[in-house]
Amino acid sequence: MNQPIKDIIDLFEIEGQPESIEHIGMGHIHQTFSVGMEREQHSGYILQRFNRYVFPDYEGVMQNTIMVTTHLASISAYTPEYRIAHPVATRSGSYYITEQNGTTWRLFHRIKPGISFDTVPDESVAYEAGNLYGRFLTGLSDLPVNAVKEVIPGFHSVNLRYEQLMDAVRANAVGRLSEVTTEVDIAERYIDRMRIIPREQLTGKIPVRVTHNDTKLNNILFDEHNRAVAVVDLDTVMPGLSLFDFGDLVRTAANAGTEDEINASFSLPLYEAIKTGYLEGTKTCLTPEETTLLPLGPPYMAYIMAIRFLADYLNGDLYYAIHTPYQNLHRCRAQFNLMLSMLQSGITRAYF
Ligand code: GN1
Ligand code: MG
Repeated sequence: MNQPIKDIIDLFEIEGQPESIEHIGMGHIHQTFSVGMEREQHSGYILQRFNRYVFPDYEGVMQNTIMVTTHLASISAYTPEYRIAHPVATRSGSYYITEQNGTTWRLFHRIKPGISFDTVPDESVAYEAGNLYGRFLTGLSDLPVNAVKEVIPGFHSVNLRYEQLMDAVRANAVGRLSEVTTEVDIAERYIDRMRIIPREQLTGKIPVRVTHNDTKLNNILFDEHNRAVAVVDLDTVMPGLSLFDFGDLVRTAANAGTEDEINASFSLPLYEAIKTGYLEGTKTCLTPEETTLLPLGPPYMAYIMAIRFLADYLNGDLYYAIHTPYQNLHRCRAQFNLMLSMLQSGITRAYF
């Protein structure tokens, strides 16, 4: 095993000897590794090289994560059934290590087997994911909203994201604007429809809650029987709306393709399965107004992701990790196609 990495792991309060390390995950932000241990029964650890460009307030991120994991672990209705990926403390009592060159690392207990899906195999997995994200929201509903730090201000604000896109259009920093006039047009054409959610929020009709904000299908871990057992990636747990969490799950789990496949298409049966699961998981906490407005969440999240990918493409791919040159543009097109296919399906017919 690579000695410098082993030296990093040894700075954490681990039990036993690390034996192997493997790069894993589809995340666009951090680099993630699975650490295997000498003793076979040990479930191992997840090591992450933390992206401080995206999260300058990494202390705030870890404070939020500890608050949420500790809170969930204290709820007896949550803990017997679900697993929690607790962060591992360092030997000096904090929750991250920063090397002299500024590289920051953190470690989590690994959940085994911890199966994740990048595309949804069937309706029962969609239901399970909806249900667990719903229970997660319910589990956090008695935390005061201000107890968690807003580590990325305006994270799901469509007004802010639209402004950032317009800044990127004006700057045209790497000369790509002429390639994306169609996409910029779509952004302009649909922005008014997306502003319904912030308007409803301003009137106080829908409550701000402690939400996950990155409820992709692959942030849920499943067991070998395809039962959802854990919610992971708590970096963006912040004040937000239930519509965001529901919307982001639908965006990734009611779509037959992956985020990069341009021919995204929305599946109504998968949507219904997610919704049934989410409503069951939130039955003690969602208000009637939130339930009514839920269908606005999916196109809103697809739109937000499309314009964030587009802005990053225009800025020269500074934010999201890419593996091929046009990946951010393809992601943007996929998310716009998905949004259009959601609108065509009729789920938002009551609004526009
Ligand atoms: C990023 O790294 P990952 O995949 O968990 C992003 C999310 C986007 C997602 C798009 C902090 O999450 O907002 O939904 O990519 N996270 C951050 O797939 O920007
Ligand atoms: Mg993430």
